[in-house]
Amino acid sequence: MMNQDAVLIVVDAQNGFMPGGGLPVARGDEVVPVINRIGKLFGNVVLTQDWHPAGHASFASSHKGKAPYEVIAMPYGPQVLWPDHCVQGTHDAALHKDLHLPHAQLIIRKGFHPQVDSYSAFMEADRSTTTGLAAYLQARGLRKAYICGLATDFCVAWTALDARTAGFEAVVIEDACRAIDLNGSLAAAWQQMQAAGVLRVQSDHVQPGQFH
Ligand code: VGL
Ligand code: ZN
Repeated sequence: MMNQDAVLIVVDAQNGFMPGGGLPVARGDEVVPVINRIGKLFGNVVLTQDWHPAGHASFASSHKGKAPYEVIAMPYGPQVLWPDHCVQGTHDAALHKDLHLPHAQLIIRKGFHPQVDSYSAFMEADRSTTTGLAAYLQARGLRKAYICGLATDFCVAWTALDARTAGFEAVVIEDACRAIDLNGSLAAAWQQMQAAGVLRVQSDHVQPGQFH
């Protein structure tokens, strides 16, 4: 059997990033049917959930006089301030109701430390606190990470870059992602990913049978 060492990582397919959500990504809901289709090709599936406590440090509302999408200096570096989104236990934080991945094996929740953001499924924004995902994938012998979801230029890109840093192969499935695209962040993210050896594919090139 080939490619039993592949895993599909579905990033933040949550109401908060869909139209009508707290941090809406344009056409974010369009990824759901694409992810459902490619999900069937993978024996190993991991989901992530952005999972912030109320009053999280990444929320503009937590900083007096600051507006969403402004950048502030945090102890770990620059931080984009976001509208309130994906607060633990709310409808905004729930996975999209049409996401159909019953065989998903693990849900990584991230961004739960009140003072630290976490775009990446692997490492928090302080770049030293791990989510445990790398150790989990290593323990299970999963070496090829296929990454999709929301948003291309933030959580998907940081996840793909950290996957490379941790020694995994990383493939981003472009049409199974949608971007926020803040001040050129999408082009910058693809450039960084390309430089790090992240592969960029379309969902129709993720072949049935390739992973079994
Ligand atoms: C995300 C900004 C803040 C994402 C999460 O899922 O890309 N972006 N929190
Ligand atoms: Zn967030």
